[in-house]
Amino acid sequence: MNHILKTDPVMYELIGKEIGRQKSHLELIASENFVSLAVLEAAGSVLTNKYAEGYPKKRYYGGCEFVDEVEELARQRVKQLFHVQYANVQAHSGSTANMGAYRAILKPGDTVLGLALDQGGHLTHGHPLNFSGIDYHFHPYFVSKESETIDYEELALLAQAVRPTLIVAGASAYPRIIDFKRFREIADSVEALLMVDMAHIAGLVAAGLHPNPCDYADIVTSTTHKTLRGPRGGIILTNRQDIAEKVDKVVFPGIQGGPLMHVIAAKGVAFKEALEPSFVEYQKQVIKNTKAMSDEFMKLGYHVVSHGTDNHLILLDVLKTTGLTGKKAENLLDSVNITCNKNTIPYDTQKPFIASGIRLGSPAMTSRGLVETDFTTIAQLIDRALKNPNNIDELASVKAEVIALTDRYPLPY
Ligand code: DSN
Repeated sequence: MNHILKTDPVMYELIGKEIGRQKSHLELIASENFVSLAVLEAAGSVLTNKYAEGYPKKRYYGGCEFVDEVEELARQRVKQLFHVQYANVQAHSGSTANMGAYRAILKPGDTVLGLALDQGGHLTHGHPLNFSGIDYHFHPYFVSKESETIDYEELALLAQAVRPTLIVAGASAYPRIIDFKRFREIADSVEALLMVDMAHIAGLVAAGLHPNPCDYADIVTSTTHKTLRGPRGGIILTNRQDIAEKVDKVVFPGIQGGPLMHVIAAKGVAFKEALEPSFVEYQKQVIKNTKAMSDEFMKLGYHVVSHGTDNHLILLDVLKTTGLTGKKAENLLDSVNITCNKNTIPYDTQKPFIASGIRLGSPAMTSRGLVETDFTTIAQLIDRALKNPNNIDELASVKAEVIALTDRYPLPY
């Protein structure tokens, strides 16, 4: 960072503050992670200087011989990782990956089913203010009130009633295994296409700890920066050549111009890391850690949505147990160096900006080396803060313990 220090001390100071924050806080946002130094180096490399509109060997610029190899390597690795035939690694984000996927297989106005946002879905799965809800005719499907897991029976009935062109599976706040085989059967029963947005669980899928949607879906999208622990970005995968050809045209020139070659290189580095046996061990620990946290919260008397977790996150109903809304809980935890986000829980009575719950994930802190006992401690620290919102001494004590815990597992940055 010496160069920034010399040329732009103001920016240097801000980046330094953020490094300090990342080091001294418990990062529990389920969609965040800490990349390796190798991924960071690739993302900060001179590849940012290069324009490469087009695809390997078919570019609109000269001088692409090395970035061609970079992109081809990233594509080969991601195909190996997810056992899939075609991959587009140019999508700048999960949202543009989803836009690319929709445009490749839908016409404007087509009918689509997606999990309701306030029950764990995502903005790009049909929210009325998002392009998805504007361009397509989305119908939400829901989780069961009793089990708080996807109600496949209801989904099947909805599909019969609506006859969608596409069913979208995938979520941003869903703690259980998603049954992609069942989704495929439901899609087939109404001759619909199936798309899976595996952004949250891609790392678990890569490690073989969650069913692989590429075995079932017509098209699969993902981000690369969540459980997958790569740089911020998106990918689109498919086993269908006809869809693959459309995807490439839709991403460039349809949606994007020049690809971010530095990010594609960083994706390639992350895919290589995810192919290592140690990545499987990491993902196993991610799941063990969320289970430890979930078990401790249930012992402490909290309602954990769906009574537990199979993956990297839990949803905690804080309003029921502590009387605090999700918003208040998020702010309170922020004040003791615990970072998470407020989140609606199924059939929430609060507005999304207030919410009754918080979402807690283990991927980032597992990357720092924390294990089950630490996540049990984290649940206890969160409980102490939430149950003592006005006790300054108790909050100070929780914060000191949080900082001691983060000090025990330093970040390499
Ligand atoms: N914003 C992401 C998340 O936090 O889950 C989804 O895009």
